[in-house]
Amino acid sequence: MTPSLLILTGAGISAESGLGTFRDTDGIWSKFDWQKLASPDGFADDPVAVHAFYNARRAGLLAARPNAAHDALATLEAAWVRSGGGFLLVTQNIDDLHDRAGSERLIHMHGELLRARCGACGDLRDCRADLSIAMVCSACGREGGLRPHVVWFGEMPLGMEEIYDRLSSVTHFAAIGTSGSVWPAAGFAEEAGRAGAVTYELSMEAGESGHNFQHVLYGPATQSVPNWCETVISEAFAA
Ligand code: BV8
Repeated sequence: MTPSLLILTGAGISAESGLGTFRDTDGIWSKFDWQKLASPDGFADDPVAVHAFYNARRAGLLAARPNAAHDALATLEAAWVRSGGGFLLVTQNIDDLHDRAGSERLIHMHGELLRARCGACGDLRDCRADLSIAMVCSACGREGGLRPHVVWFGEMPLGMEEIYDRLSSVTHFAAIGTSGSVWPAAGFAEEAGRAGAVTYELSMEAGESGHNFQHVLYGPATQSVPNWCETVISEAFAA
């Protein structure tokens, strides 16, 4: 069977690039209330506070750079595809560090911080500057409807049809830098296991998804991911 790899990444892969994680000690959700700042109701109640929250994170992202883990996954993708395998990287992260590292077969299932969407007409565009309620959508002319192109709690994640289609036939699955606490992403390992895939967890400690990963590698992603990339491709294509 042709080796087909699906990798799910979370905030932990960007931690060593200086971007915050959510549920670690001092994590983002320990300082900010996700119900007020990462939900449609929160945006409806106080769009100024939500824009300030994402404007600050966007500025931090523009000052950050991909790290060795992002680079290793982009190199792995090219080698895996060159060997004739199937490859998909699904990230829960809204940063663009995988994109900047050169990953191409990539789905941002929770959206992208560097894009804005008009709540009125759905127009999508790149956004590297602050958003505010005073801004007017250049597509429909409405004021105040622009929001970060981010999937908030209670909203449907993106690319789910393609993700589940791939999960049904993967031979290898890795969860990297994620606590496995947010659904439906937290259920992907189980889906891959049902397809008979070899499953890997690369993090600082065991996640909450409850899946029994066949292989676990705990430690900083900039060390564990490059090492894992070296071995997984030789294992997959040697068999
Ligand atoms: C939806 C964007 C349905 C915003 C985020 C069951 C099924 C389906 C849904 C649910 C369900 N049960 C509950 C729900 C609802 C909810 C949910 O899961 N709630 C949880 C809290 C229980 N899910 C949803 O609302 C989802 N939507 O289900 O819609 C639907 C159906 C029909 C019609 C309409 C809708 C949407 C969820 C998406 C929310 N948006 N992000 C933003 O970023 O501001 S989620 C948020 O958590 C983050 O953004 C992140 O993407 C996500 C996961 O967090 P992690 O990435 O894992 O980060 P975390 O800090 O938790 O962990 C970091 C890990 O890294 C740790 O393990 C740590 O050890 C490790 N680490 C740290 N440093 C390093 C490291 N590893 C390696 N090296 C290091 N240096």
